[in-house]
Amino acid sequence: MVGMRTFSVLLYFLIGISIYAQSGSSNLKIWFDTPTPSDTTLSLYDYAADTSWENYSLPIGNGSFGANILGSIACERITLNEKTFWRGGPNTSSGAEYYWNVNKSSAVLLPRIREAFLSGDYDLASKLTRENFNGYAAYEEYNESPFRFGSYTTFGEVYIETDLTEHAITDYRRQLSLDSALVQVSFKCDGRYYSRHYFASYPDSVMVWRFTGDSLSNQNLIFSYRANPQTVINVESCDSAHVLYSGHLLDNSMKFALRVGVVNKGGTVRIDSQGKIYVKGAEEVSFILAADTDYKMNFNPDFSDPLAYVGVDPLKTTFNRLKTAEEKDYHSLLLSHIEDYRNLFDRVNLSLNDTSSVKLDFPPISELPTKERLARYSQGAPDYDLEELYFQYGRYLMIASSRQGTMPANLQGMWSKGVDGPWRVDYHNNINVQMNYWPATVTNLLECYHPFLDYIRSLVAPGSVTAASYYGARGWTASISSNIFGFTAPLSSQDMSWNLSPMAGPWLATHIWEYYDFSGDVEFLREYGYDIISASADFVTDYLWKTPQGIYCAAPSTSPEHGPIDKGVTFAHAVAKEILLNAIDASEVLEVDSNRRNHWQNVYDSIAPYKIGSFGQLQEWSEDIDNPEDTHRHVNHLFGLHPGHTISPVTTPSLAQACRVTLDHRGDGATGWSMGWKLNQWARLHDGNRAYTLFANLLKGGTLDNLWDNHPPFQIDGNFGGTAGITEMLLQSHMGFIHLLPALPDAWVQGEVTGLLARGNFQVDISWKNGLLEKAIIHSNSSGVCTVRYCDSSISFSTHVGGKYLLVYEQGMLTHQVVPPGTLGQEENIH
Ligand code: FUC
Repeated sequence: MVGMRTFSVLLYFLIGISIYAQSGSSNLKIWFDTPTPSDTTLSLYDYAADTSWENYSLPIGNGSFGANILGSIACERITLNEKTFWRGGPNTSSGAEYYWNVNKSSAVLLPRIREAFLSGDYDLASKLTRENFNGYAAYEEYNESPFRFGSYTTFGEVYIETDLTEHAITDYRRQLSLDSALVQVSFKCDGRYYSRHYFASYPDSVMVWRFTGDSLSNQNLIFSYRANPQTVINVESCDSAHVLYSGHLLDNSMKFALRVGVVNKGGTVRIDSQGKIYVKGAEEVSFILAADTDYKMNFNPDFSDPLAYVGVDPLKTTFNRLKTAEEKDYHSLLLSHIEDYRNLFDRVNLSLNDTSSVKLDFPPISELPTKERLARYSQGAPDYDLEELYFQYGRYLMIASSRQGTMPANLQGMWSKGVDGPWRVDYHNNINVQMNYWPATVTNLLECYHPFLDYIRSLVAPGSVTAASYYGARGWTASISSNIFGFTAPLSSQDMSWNLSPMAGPWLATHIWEYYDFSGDVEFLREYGYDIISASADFVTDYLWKTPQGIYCAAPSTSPEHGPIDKGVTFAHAVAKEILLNAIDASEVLEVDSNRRNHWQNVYDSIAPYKIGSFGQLQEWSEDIDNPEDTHRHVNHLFGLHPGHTISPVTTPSLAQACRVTLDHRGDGATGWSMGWKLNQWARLHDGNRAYTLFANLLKGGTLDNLWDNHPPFQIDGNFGGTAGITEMLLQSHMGFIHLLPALPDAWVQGEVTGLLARGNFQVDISWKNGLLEKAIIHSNSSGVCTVRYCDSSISFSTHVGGKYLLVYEQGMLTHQVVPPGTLGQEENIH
């Protein structure tokens, strides 16, 4: 026992030293040098009035339970979120049947719509689609009662009054360290030093907030919780150190619980009947928080059961979590948090250029607050450390918002602050949730992909009703927006530009294949992946219309949020191709369904081909009606280029050229996520400099001071799209080979990246100098043949599990050699 304890203390000490060292030397921190003004008057209903939150707060999360720390002095403000805290669903007062009765039976109209297209009566085709291909459920609370779709909603806010005043503050620092997933707020007040530490632990399922300082300072705090105003709440102070805030949401009775345990060193603690915690004269105090709801994921809901998504009482789960956490001391909680986090985060390292020359600036850039660095960058000053920070921040946000056993990252990851937020803070299936998961594979965070896989799986049963009702189709699909209760129908709006979204399901299903392609996990594919993919391919073959000329077209369809109702938009065809190829590949891997596979192949072969329009652009619609002046943010018709793989400069150069023309027309600006997407697309065109322009524009025009992506308002997809895009510049693997440095910009003269993941389950390290590949190391995790390309040279070799292969490029040729086993260690890695 003593030995273990000494060991832990030592380990903590070492980690402590390394955190300390990193806070001085590592660039992986986001920090501010001014406190956010204290404001306790904010309304939880009013999203727009509170601009501090999205600019200045620093997020932490353990995948389920998250917080934003404002770092104010007189009254600290911390917003809370639990990722399953949603209004709406089958348990509102109107019950389950009302909830699920959202699909119209419109499939019978498809022949008439298609005949109208054939006879050139586009108005009739549009009218029939508009009036029948929407659903019964509203997207806005004011249009429906009870509100079925619901919204992600705040878990409340905590205010901690400190009896300190802002005007006496010096040396203020509010910092998020990406190395340790730790937020620290520190300052001096009247010459006394104060510090606060905040982390959210995945292994212990709690959040820990510690208030401490030097020997002169005392902690005099009043902790109060402001619950979501749409709840019924009870407060119970269980004993002198524990308080329980619990209750349920008004509209759907979803239960929630927040338990807080207080551990103080010195001083006194008292809790009043309102649940306010008074700490007086403490040397240090830690608040340990456990939160949960009674939500349960359900892959096969009974459509008559209002409780289909109701699981374990959060009073129990939070009790156990808090009790277990309190058996550990602060340092061991911190230690297990950091170990768990680093196990994921440390897999990938990125280093861009030698930044030592920049450090000659005075004051050194690395000593400027992030906000100032961003402002300098926006004025054109290079800052490669900031670029690395942005890249790694996407990985941080992924780890913090998406861990196994809960829902995936939503439109704001998990950090949202109102009763309702932008677009209900939902799962948007026409780019946003998919974009969220682009970096999880390539930046080696496959564990974080699991919530997304579960989410897709949760849509299959309800989505089969949607597929049958609207398209008379087998299989399943979803529509533009989903929630945590398996919502797959279109919404009630007749605006088909966004509300007609039959390819949402197939697009999601391509991510099932994507997971297999990276992980090589055949068991996953066999156990449930294949059913989801193959059913989605069946949906596509049934939905597509076989014209009298024998061509398969997506009629009716729309290009996301853009243009008319069409008899076959490019986007829908590109997604159809992708899922059919995935299904064909999956059936081959599992050696099943050869007849079905033949049908998929036949349909694939007859899907309307991509067309190049009069400006040389990739046509977005079936007719050549693109406008070269149109800078619309959606670029879904380039799906085949990215995220799909049916267009590439290597295999289809003229189509790739047409995509380039389209991207030129669309321009290099737009909302955050749109720039994030175009960055990926330019990378896929192997144009590193243009990709870099988009990346820089994303930072300059689409990023808030805390480095969150800005739509506006804050929307997390651009962060994830940005991180994925940087990876696409350095490594691609979607065309059946590993492509090293496919889009290296001139600005990144030298650098290295380690630990990226390529399809086929290869881990890849790359270094370059003077803009040229220096070497790469491929680590084979699943064996198989590995084909690698650099510039115009490529090489194939077989690999075995655990094998490492060194590649160099000399005299225009890529060569490889096996790194002999036994030379494990630094010398065979790149750094
Ligand atoms: C898509 C986009 C919007 C926004 C919304 C959440 O519909 O077109 O710009 O990002 O999702």
